Amino acid sequence: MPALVLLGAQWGDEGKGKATDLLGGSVDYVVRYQGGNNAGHTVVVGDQKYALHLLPSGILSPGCTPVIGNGVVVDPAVLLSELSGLNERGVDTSKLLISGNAHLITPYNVTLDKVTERFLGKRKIGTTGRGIGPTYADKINRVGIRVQDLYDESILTQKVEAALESKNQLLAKVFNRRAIESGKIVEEMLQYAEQIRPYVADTTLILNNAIDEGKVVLFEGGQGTLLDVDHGTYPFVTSSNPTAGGACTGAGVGPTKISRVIGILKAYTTRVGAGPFPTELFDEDGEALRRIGGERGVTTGRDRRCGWFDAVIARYATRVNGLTDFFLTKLDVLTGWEQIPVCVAYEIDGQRVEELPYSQTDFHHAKPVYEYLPGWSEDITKAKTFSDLPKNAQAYVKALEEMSGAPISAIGVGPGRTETIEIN
Ligand code: 2SA
Ligand code: GDP
Ligand code: MG
Repeated sequence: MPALVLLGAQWGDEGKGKATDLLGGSVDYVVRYQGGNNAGHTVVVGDQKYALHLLPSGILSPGCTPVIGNGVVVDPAVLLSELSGLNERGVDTSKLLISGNAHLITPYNVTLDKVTERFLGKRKIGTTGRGIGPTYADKINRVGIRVQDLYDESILTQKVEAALESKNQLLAKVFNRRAIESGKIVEEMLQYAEQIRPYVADTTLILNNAIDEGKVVLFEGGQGTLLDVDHGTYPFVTSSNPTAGGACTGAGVGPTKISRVIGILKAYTTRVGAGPFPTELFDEDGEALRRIGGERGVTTGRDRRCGWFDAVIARYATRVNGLTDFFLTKLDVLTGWEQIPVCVAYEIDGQRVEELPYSQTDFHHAKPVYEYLPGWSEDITKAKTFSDLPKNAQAYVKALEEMSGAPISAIGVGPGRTETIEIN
């Protein structure tokens, strides 16, 4: 099992941080391949809770080398403060590697993210306001600033000046804001250069060599399949590819090297930010899922929208990621419901539809078709094996597995490392 991908099968926050941490002991490298500090991955180790935003969850496993790949966007100030926060708590971060090709989130991109959202008003995406979209836009427009640019002041200055030319016009004409001075930006970015230098490396070469030597490399996705810029609910998506293919481009590793793709799947559904969500609940069940599941954004503190499990989405995630298996998380949150609705298909304009529609209009009109599965009331947080689960919980897991198109190889019954049932 030299290389595997672990990613979100829904709209993010499925519990990827915990799952990565769980595998951390048997993995040599954990690699972030997309996104940036918009992610919020929670890891609970004993009585300690860590919220990671930019750093790979593997940073908490002593034997593991954490890697920030070329596909990630890096806010240097956030990087350094996250590192020092972990160091203060006794976590060794010295092994971290950062691709010199990763793009930097600059202060003007954070500004643009925020003013654009404000400008969009009701039509806003509900971004995290961390500058993610504008930074990826600069990358595609070929006016981005990369980590390696920090080590050539002349190139950095030229690039910042070029990037600000059109942005300052936009800021003045559309957003009625003052121009941003390139000199100040360069000065700020250069302040970070020496502190970041020890981590900068040719991560593509290191990772490919590691795989060839039989080391285990885990690619950790941020956000989730339905937030993918190509395969998600566009335009209500993030600006990168959390799906499995993103691991190849975002780390420089070929698809032939990857042998396992794990989808992290919550036993119900949540979403932060705007966009369609067929099984969303606006009643006390939704409120109960939010309360019991602690469904609040790890980065922005926003309440997450909550709804029942959607098997159409799970099947779609299996398809677009080529999933080999699922980790089902937060099953414990469903304890106490007499019956649990599960969306098995959609009704769109009077027609039953089994697969996720590619048409945005159809998806906006999709109404969930529910099957009702019997619930359980017993506490399941101490369950260690599948047979420890109440019969109805077992049947719920089996039904989800059947509907979702890939086997479930682990079940989360609580936030802690040990609150997991592994199925062989
Ligand atoms: P952005 O900032 O450009 O990536 O926002 C675009 C959309 O992507 C969503 N998004 C997320 N959805 C779930 N979890 C994310 N991470 C944080 C968490 C979110 C938080 O773990 O809780 O704290 O609010 C995440 N990051 C981006 C975002 O809501 C937009 O819909
Ligand atoms: P990520 O972005 O996918 O890493 O997920 P988040 O950390 O944003 O949100 C998942 C939340 O669920 C965190 O608070 C985790 O500690 C918690 N969690 C993960 N797995 C389980 C589980 O099986 N049961 C419960 N109750 N909580 C879980
Ligand atoms: Mg999260």
